Amino acid sequence: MDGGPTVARDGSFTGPPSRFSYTTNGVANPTLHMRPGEVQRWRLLNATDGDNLQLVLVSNEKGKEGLGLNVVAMDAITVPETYRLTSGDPLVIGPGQRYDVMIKAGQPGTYLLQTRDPNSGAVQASVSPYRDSNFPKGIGASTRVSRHSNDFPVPCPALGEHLSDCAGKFSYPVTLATIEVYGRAKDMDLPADPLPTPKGLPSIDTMLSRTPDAVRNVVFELCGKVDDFKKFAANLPSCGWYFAKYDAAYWGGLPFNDLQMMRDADDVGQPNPGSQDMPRVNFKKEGLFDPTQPLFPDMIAGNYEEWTVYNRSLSDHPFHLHQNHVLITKINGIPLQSKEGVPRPEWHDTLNVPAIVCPTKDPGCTNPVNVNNFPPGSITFRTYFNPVTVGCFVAHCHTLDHEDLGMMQRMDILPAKDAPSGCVLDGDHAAGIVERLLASRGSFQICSAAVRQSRPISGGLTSPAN
Ligand SMILES: [Cu+2]
Repeated sequence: MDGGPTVARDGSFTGPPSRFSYTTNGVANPTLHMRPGEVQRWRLLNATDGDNLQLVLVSNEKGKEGLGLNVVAMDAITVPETYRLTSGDPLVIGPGQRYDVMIKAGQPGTYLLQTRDPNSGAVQASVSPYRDSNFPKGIGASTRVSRHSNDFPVPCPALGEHLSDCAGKFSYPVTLATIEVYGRAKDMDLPADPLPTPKGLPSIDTMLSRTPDAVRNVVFELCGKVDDFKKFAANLPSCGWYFAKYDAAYWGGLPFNDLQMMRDADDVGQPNPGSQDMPRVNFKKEGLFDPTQPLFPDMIAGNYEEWTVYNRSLSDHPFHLHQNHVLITKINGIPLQSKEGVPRPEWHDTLNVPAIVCPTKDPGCTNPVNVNNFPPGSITFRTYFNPVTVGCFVAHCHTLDHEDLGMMQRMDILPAKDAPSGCVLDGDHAAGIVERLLASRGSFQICSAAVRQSRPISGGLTSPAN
């Protein structure tokens, strides 16, 4: 649990800083009990607004082995084979993600469920529990930056600090729960592999062997304050055009703060006639959330699709698709498969899209780098549009302030090609929609009640706003 300080209408921070704390089932550092040898199943949900948790279960006694996290389900879908992480190997849980883990208690003693330092680069972790001999720490193991810069007390190290700065401060690792192992031994076994095949989803073989009906590319982009962008040399080719479009008038006269976008990455615009470099102009689609239209007009029930979601920024964005799970096949373009080439894809409905791939000399991206000069992070997945999901819903970044600032898109599943999704836009306020939703016992389809302020921008933009 955390939150930001009050923000005034002029964009400045006011009032006392927010309190920062993590709770587990509503309690700060609760004590759980296990018997020696006992196996328990924990369903872990990261309900923070935007923090990466890097979970380990360590012994409270020096030199004593901790307990491993054994992942048996991801976002409520049982995995084919248990992911057996060793006691010091962090399981990254992005905002909104769920993992079911089996824990086998060892010798009597005290163990601590902790989240490790995500900021200094001291911990290199992957977005997924996938491990193999080529990737013993997982694919794309890197800093999984977490945001506490507006909170108090800030866990140390905050961004840009090092563990050596942390003496006497509230610091990582932060203990989320204490596990006391005592009592009569109860020797239980972890579940044997393979685990039961989940029902209600196409088989992994079907998902991988079907030729996709569509291949799409989506990108998370972040255009910050103009000054910040000059400082970080991180102007994306699309930012200038969007800066001009979403100007102070768009924001009701308020100063420009931030653009958080989820875009069709195949909508690349045109070269700027004034400058062949950047920014480009004349994109066809919205970058910010547009409740009046879906990002893609041709997502059809019963179809199989392959998507790659890119991240052109310095921190992770947890991608979340409503309604249909996604089968992750690649992270940063690297296939999830054994040395022998056996695919080991993962079902998720939420997964961090890794940040840009940092320069080798600066693996933690601790120095400002130009995001344009390094490969974007990415996840690639197959998905199946179950016909029961005909209608409209959203896909978005699960960092809540990103989503609220526009990093979200409407998704429509059509019953057939060119047949409308059946989603009805209306002008009611949210309260009216909720009333109708309750009255209809959940069968009412929600699209949007938002009033658009956007307007078309002419094709002649040649002077970049940034
Ligand atoms: Cu985000």
